[in-house]
Amino acid sequence: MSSLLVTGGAGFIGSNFVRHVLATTDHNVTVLDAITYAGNAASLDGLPEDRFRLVVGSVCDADLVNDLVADHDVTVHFAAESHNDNSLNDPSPFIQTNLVGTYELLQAVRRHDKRYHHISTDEVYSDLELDDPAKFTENTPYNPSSPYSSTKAGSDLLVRAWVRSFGVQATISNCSNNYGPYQHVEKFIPRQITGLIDGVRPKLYGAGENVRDWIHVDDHNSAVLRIIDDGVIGETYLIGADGEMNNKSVIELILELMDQPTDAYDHVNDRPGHDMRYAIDATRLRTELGWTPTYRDFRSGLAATIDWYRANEDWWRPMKAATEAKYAKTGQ
Ligand code: NAD
Ligand code: TDX
Repeated sequence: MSSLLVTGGAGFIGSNFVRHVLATTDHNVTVLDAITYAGNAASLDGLPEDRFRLVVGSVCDADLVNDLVADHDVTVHFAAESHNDNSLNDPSPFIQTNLVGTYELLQAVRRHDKRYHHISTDEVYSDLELDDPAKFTENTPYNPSSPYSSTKAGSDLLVRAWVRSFGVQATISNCSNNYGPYQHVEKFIPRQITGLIDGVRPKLYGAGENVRDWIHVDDHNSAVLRIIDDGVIGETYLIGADGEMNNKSVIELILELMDQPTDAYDHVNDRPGHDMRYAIDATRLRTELGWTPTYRDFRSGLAATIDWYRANEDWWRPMKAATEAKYAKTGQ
């Protein structure tokens, strides 16, 4: 049995990770989360009190981070400002949380010689052309496009430097776009599902040809756990499940699954600098660590996600109006 410190555990992927760990291992978990606009303690309701604790605080708080890291065997760092559109409107919290927060964690794991796993994104690699047969691999050069992805790239590079210079016991994973329960309604899929529940037509940025490589959040998290258990210190693993689909097709599928005409959506202002295509080659994770995804059918995973948002209106309703008010300012 180990004790895990999970930063950002009240967010989308982190809260699903905590549930996954508590359900599939005998580890104890402490979540460190600042409960920003994106964090929600309700996402952690009902977890066993003898194995789980929530500490409300920031990864930028050096003393708090130091004490919590010292008390746990492994730190898994999910906490981040995570939304590209927000980073275009105000990059400042991205610099603080994604760069300074990662620095504080690295200093603490270095001081206490603890195992660290860093959660990152495929967006650090920039984007691919639609007709390019290539996918991202662990050797693709970094070339991020947005304030969000550049701060994630910077945080990855800090980890690599702390491994090489100070011998920190770290691994990194870069995953593609996640979907599933507990995702904030600012993100593409939940925004459209919850809009349709309210009778609002989906909103597609630009022409909607942009491709994302969708993976169910549980598959991301099973891969993270595998890397924590079996990953080679200092190495990077790409996580993806061959789920490429363009945004227009995703909206049409949501409309179909919600019994609406598949052309009942609107085109809105495009995202500045909008990355065209992400695609992950997860060969290394599959061959070296024997990981395989469980959710192989996007359609049924999406249908289950729609059911979850229909059944959990109490969870998402409080954040919906403020999120749409933000989008209204940029015509999105
Ligand atoms: P999210 O926005 O849903 O959750 C982020 C969490 O971090 C929230 O609970 C928030 O309160 C917390 N947080 C923010 N600033 C903090 C701070 N200073 N101190 C402590 N907690 C803080 O994000 P998510 O989608 O769950 O993403 C989690 C991680 O996974 C991020 O590192 C993100 O870059 C990465 N990632 C996300 C995706 C995706 O598709 N969502 C894909 C690949 C990688
Ligand atoms: O209303 C919308 N309409 C639309 O067409 C929204 C909110 C988005 N989009 C487009 C933009 C993207 O091409 O949908 C695609 C997905 O958008 P997001 O959900 O904002 O995700 P993305 O920008 O791809 O980044 C996500 O995946 C990688 C996460 O937010 C990141 O944290 C992760 O690193």
